[in-house]
Amino acid sequence: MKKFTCVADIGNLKEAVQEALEVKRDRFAYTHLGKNKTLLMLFFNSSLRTRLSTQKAAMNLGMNVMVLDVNQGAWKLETERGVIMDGDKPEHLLEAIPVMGSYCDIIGIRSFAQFRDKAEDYEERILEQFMRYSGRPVFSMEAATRHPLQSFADLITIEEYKTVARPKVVLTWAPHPKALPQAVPNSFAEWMNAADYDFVITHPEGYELDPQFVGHAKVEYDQRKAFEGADFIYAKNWAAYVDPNYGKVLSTDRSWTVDSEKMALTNNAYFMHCLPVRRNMIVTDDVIESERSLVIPEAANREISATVVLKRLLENL
Ligand code: AN0
Ligand code: CP
Repeated sequence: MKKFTCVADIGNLKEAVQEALEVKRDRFAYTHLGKNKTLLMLFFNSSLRTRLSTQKAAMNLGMNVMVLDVNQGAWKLETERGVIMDGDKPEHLLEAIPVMGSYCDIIGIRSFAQFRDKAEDYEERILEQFMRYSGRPVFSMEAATRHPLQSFADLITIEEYKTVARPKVVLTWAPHPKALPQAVPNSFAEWMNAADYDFVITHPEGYELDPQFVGHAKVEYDQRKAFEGADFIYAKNWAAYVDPNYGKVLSTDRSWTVDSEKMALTNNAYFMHCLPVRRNMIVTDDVIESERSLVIPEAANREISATVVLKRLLENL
């Protein structure tokens, strides 16, 4: 594998899940692969799970790891070409990228959508520049439009817990006070469509996602109807995608919060969320604490998805 930014990069999903389950049985089976290889993890945004699970995955593979929080301690980076740099940013990404590439073998990047300009976000300008100018294989630790390490961990989790070949999986919008990116729902939809589950997306009007990610999913505006017979409920908030409201919060309607009364409409579904989650906005305490909540094993599988991805990138160096 040369890069990992979307579902297509992982190839056959059944093989990827098998590899993940094998890695999970013995996560130290490939410690020789990363000897004297260095991973650079770059964070333009905060993280708990991605930071720790990806670093752990690199250590499982015997790699050395460097972590840089770009906005805390490094020079502020200008990202636009052609700008007269007389403002508060002393360094340009176009120098910083090859410099950083010269110190490492693989680069992971977290860079959220900025909601300044839809085209800039959806063209993945930051990620693309790293791929073009770093000279290193690049993987996404959540970029503007996708969070593939999360979606891969979600797929592994569903495969571990499902009891029918083709489960009904429901992605539901839920309320949140701040504008959040579409990366997690976009990516989840992309992977669920590729896995060919019975996949349904439910959200209030105005929260339609980019059709390239919705694909052949069924969109159901009635959340209760969507929940009927579901085997997995995957909750997530996102800000509006559709113009002229791109990046805006249109609703914080708590009638969309996932609660036990709605979970009772499902086929005893498991509850999933990528975390961090705001309790009693996205999901009630009793649902997230219930026996059917998978949020902890789901987060634990982030170490497994990252180990598989780094293993494959190392094998191709
Ligand atoms: C981020 C998001 O919604 O994309 C990261 C989730 C993994 N969440 C927040 O910023 C709260
Ligand atoms: N799920 C996830 O990516 O969490 P962090 O933002 O804490 O890394």
